[in-house]
Amino acid sequence: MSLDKFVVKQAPPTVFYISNFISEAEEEMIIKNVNSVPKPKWTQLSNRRLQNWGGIPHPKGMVAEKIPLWLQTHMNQIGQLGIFAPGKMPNHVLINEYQPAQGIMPHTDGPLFHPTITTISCGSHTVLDFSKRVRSDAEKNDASSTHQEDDFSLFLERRSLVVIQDEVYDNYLHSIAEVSRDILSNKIKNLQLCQSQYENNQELVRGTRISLTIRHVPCTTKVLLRLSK
Ligand SMILES: O=C(O)CCC(=O)C(=O)O
Repeated sequence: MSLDKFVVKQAPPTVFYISNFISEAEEEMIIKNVNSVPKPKWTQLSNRRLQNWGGIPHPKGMVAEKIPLWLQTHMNQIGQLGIFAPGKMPNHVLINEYQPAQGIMPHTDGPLFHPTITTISCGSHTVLDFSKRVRSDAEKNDASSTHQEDDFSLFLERRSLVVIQDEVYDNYLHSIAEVSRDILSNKIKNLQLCQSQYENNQELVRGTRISLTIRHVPCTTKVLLRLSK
């Protein structure tokens, strides 16, 4: 499948946005499965809670843990897009749950998951903000320069898939503001690829959002079960 028609042309290279990547029934199943895991699987943070699937990522590698079929299905769906390093398939999923007014601080995903981040959104939209982190020497000498003209946002509809690579992976921080409603502005660069039509200044109320961030961690080893004789 060629992803050319899903490139967000108004954003720096490279962002792909696919609306309705999963069906309503698949979204419903994901939400049900995420909410059915035993409580200890959740890690509660101050501004959201999360589940880690596939192992604990580490620069030296990851000991692979079994992934349930309901998640593996969507990892395979994404792996088939051919967007990971040659011959690589996704092997790790971070599930974040955000209540309205919860978000995530600006960060990069670092070298471990390079070169591709993919995220499926369920339950609610959100706005993902990007800010450029690499500044030229001239800008570094100018304390007033924050490089804001490079900042942009993406509107992530429920059931969509977003893929981040290249310059946006390497040079941009991403974050989600802790607000309970979003006002659409011209900072949002993917509205033409959205399923629904939105108007400038339109206000949208957030619900509970569950995101599946699906990535590839290199140098994975499988757990070997030693059976005593
Ligand atoms: O929920 C999202 O869409 C972003 C998640 C994220 O950036 C992360 O977990 O590192």
